[in-house]
Amino acid sequence: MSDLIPSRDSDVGLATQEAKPQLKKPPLYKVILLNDDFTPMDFVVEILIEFFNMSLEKATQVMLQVHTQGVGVCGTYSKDVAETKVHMVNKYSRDHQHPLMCSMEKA
Ligand code: TYC
Repeated sequence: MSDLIPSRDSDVGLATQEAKPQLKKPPLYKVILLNDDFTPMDFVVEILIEFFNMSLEKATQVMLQVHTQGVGVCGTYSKDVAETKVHMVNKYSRDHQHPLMCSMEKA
């Protein structure tokens, strides 16, 4: 096109930006156990094996981490799965008259 004839391209001079991808990855949540002075160590190990599919060795290691540090991570899950695990563990603990506290936080 001649330099003397004005361009009819309406994008000239406009900054354009790529659209952001619409789908964000859903956030993950850590399911955590809190220490207390009353829940038996064996009961905590049983929970970690039954609800979080840990080996006896891994469950013992995580239980001792909670016992000495006050808190430990059982696993990382989608929000729905984390909520379900927290509810199941807290109900199981209450049903067995133990004060064990299971909770969740954004990973
Ligand atoms: N501190 C408890 C005890 O000495 C054991 C324990 C470990 C309790 C982990 C809770 O999440 C816990 N019997």
